[in-house]
Amino acid sequence: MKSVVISGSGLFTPENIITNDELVASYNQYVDQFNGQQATAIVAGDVVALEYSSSEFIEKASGIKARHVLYKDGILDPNVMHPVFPRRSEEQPPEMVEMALSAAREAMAQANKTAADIDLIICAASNMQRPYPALSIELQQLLGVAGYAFDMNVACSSATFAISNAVNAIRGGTAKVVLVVNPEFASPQVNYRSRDSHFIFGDVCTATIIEAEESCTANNAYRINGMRLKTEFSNNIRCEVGYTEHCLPADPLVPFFTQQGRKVFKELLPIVAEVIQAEMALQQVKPEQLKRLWLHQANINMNIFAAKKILGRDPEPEEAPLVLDTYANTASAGSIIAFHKNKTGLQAGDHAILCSFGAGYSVGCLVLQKC
Ligand code: CO8
Repeated sequence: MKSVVISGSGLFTPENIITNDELVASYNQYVDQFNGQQATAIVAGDVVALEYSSSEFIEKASGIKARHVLYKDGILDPNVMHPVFPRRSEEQPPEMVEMALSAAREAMAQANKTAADIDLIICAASNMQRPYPALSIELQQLLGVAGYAFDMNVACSSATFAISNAVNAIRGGTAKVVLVVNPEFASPQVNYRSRDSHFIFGDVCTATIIEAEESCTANNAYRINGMRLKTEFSNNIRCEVGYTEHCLPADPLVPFFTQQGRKVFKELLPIVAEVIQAEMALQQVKPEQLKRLWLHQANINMNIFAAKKILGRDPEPEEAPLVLDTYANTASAGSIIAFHKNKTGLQAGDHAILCSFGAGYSVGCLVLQKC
């Protein structure tokens, strides 16, 4: 079987930052307005008063201290509470394509690849800004890449599932060098009026170059020795909005991400541990051989729990790096940001895990080895 590597990675980080304190101040202003307007109904017991959010809760429950967003305007205005941005014309690439272009260029430079080398682009993310023409095909045109491109979505596992598609395309002979991009423009799907979820997501884009080891000239590449993907249906992380929306009775909550966070935590972790351990056993990698765990970034406690289960002891911070504190949950991009920012310092032959988990449920695990 052809040996395939991740030869480059790239990251686009939006300039705008929203801290927990800023987010909580705006949410609490909204609470005061709402409770004031609904005072009579609240006293009559017809409406439940909203409670304040708190920075302390957010950091303790999730590990998140801040997040990057493409558009800050509107999110912090208690009368708006969503990002505000102009509609783009057909001639202008949408935000997701623009983010992808930037991350792709960094990944290509790292991998010593030009547009002429790439023959497949996969755009993999939790949401696409439009169903068609595929965002990946617009990116293909902007980069000047021949070959083919497609979009795919497995929510938080979109990146790992796309890398596995890239490996299979290379092994199957339909591509030689694959660019995978993960533009996560999450902020429009966040319900900033919900205390339970207003703090969870940030915007970002990651990119990776996947190619056969024989064509790789990069000096910080990782061989993909094992891949294990698993899905199991659950409604505990869900978004309803789809192309049929305008035909249905209006529901103001429909566009938003919703979840049963506690249930997700409890149900998903055993699946994550099972998937990682099964692939490690197949690849004959022992816990003590693992030098790094680049895990999905949804919750600090979840990451520590998963790392502890795999290593059989508490992880050192550098063994299971976190980017949650500054990036928040960035859906499929999270584990790739952790990889991109923490992939140096390993020796040739060292083993590592890159694993995503989230809605579906879906888990994507790659067993990697430094080249
Ligand atoms: N401030 C103060 N108090 C709060 C707040 C807040 N902001 N929010 C909730 N509380 C209160 C609750 O009301 C509750 O009060 P009470 O005990 O009186 O009922 C108390 O705090 C505890 O609430 P929870 O039980 O909900 O708190 P948890 O400790 O479970 O923490 C988390 C909540 C952080 C959400 C946690 O459950 C979690 O992270 N779970 C894991 C979830 C996860 O991994 N989800 C994956 C989602 S990502 C994904 O799959 C991608 C989807 C596609 C992306 C779409 C882009 C938008």
